[in-house]
Amino acid sequence: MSFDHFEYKGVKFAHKVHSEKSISYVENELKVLDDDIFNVTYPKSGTNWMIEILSLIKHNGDATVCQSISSYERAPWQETIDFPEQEKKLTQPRIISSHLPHHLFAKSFFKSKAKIIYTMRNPKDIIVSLFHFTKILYIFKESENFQQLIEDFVNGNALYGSWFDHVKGWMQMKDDSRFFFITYEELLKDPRGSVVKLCKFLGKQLDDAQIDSVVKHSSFNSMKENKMSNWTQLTSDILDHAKGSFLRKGVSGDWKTHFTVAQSEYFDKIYQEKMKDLNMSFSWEQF
Ligand code: PPS
Repeated sequence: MSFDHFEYKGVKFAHKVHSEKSISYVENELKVLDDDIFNVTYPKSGTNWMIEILSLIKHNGDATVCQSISSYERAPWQETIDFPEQEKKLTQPRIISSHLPHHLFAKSFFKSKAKIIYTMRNPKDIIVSLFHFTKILYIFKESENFQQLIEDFVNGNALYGSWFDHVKGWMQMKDDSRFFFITYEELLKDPRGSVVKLCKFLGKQLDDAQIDSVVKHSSFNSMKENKMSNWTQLTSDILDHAKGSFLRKGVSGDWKTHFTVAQSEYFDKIYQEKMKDLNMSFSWEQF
């Protein structure tokens, strides 16, 4: 995967977005508040979808904030260079996004009562989403060759490092009461049920109409129409809107239209090997 990068404790970060200082700030200096809500994902797993759901839950289903403040400002990524500026503007309970692996997460989180929502996605669909993203986001030097991208992904030669390490690292917290994990596929299959579970985890009581509103305003079509959530406000030197959309397809199983049989078999073999010690099954393995 081709982008200007540096490594921090074995993980690749992008020069224009991150710095050693910005990663170290999170790890060592960020003061986590007990009511903070962290939206943690490996890239392309549904981060922005979860930002929308959490913003709507925070505001009891009222979409006004989602339609007037950009998703990035509502739930900034803590590891980015401009996070300290964004942090000042956040209101409690703060919603903070992150793609950081478990071992680089804010040390102060582990002494707090703050909560983490970890969203995972079928890694083959992540690769497809990433493939299209490399064509439009400025940090990527050239659009990727799909076969090369699969190989880079399985070898952990990617922004934010290995997906396998990310998932295995975070699953160490699976039995912690401050940790809630869900998959993109579950969100797609049962958006309402997922919102109800999230509200329960967050201790938020919403009535039926408010839950319906969360589901409605966080749907793919609503987000695609909302300029505060669809990334269309980014200038074309950052996101090349002529070549594609950030909210691209929003489906599960798009890998079937991109992977050859041989690529799929190659990936599945490595997946089985790398995931076997985790002893867990995930919803994308059943759909
Ligand atoms: S990023 O760049 O890491 O922050 O991307 P991330 O937000 O994690 O993932 C982007 C993919 O999520 C899809 N998306 C959605 N799918 C279904 N419903 C909703 N509401 C939704 N919002 C975002 C988005 O389209 C990207 O997936 P692909 O497969 O590329 O369409």
